[in-house]
Amino acid sequence: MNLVSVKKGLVTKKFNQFFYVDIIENGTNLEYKRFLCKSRKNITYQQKYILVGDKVILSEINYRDKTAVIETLLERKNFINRPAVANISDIYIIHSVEHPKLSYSQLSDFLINAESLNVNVSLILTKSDLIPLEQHSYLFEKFKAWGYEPAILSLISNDQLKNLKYELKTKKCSIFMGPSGVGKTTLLNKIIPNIKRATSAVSNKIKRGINTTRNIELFQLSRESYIVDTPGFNIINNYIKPKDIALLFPEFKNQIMLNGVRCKFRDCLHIDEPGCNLNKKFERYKFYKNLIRDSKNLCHQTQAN
Ligand SMILES: Nc1nc2c(ncn2[C@@H]2O[C@H](COP(=O)(O)OP(=O)(O)OP(=O)(O)O)[C@@H](O)[C@H]2O)c(=O)[nH]1
Ligand SMILES: [Mg+2]
Ligand SMILES: [Zn+2]
Repeated sequence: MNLVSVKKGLVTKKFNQFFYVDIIENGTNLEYKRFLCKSRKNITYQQKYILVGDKVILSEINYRDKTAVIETLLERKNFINRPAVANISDIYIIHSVEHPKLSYSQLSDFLINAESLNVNVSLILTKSDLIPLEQHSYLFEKFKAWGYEPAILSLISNDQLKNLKYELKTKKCSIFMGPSGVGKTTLLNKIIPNIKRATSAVSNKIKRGINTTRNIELFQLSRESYIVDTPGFNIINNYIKPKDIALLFPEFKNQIMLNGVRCKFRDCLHIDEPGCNLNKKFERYKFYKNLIRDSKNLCHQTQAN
């Protein structure tokens, strides 16, 4: 391999046997930096394995045709399965306040799933134009008690997005996740206006989105920052060990990590153990208890098999 012609790249899109890869170069933002690539040898293995968001090494770079070959996959910081994306720095859980209706348990599941990736998690509520103004502060306070300070937005107007856009520019690779029809793509189109991705109205009949976004793609916001729009999907809770669940709830995590609260037993699950010192008076405690129950059941089932 001729090292002079080797460059580092970021996979921004994947389709059939091809990838779009942006060449990463210090300082210069090449206009012609998006290359159509195939991966070297062992194609079927790598094909499945290389994800959008992966960093790769490119060779055989043809600047005229804008093609190259992926030689190697570089180490990942993290990845998620559904949707399959690598090297996420920040997760934005997006939900509408209405149409589709806000489901607290579904939203909580999305947040918990996101927290299990160990990256920064934020909450955005869209369609604020569909509810009366006095409900905004009610919702803000509710989710603040969950440990999040939601941005409550209407994407019908443009004027509330300045801060969010500024914030997104400071993140390397943010991902928008949430159910179908909540406005993920609408938001992305507002943040990066020139990409013009398709959106569609929520079905009045089924009161749900109709999965307009089907592909996973990284969109560039600034030289160093990307955003991933994802198709809306119903969450499938991954198995989480009982002892790991408390740290996915900021309501517990803050007590343990910030305030140093300790229970008598190190393996306390904060249900009804003697010497449990955590404050359980928070709204989502019932969700916590359900998760512990489900996780224990799954644990027993797998042991029985
Ligand atoms: N009233 C109102 N409608 C909105 C708002 N944001 C988005 N919408 C509408 O909601 C519908 C769905 O928006 P999309 O952006 O396609 O939703 P999505 O989350 O990308 O959906 P999928 O791609 O299916 O996952 C569109 O008709 C948007 O115009 C908002 O703040 N207020
Ligand atoms: Mg979409
Ligand atoms: Zn405890």
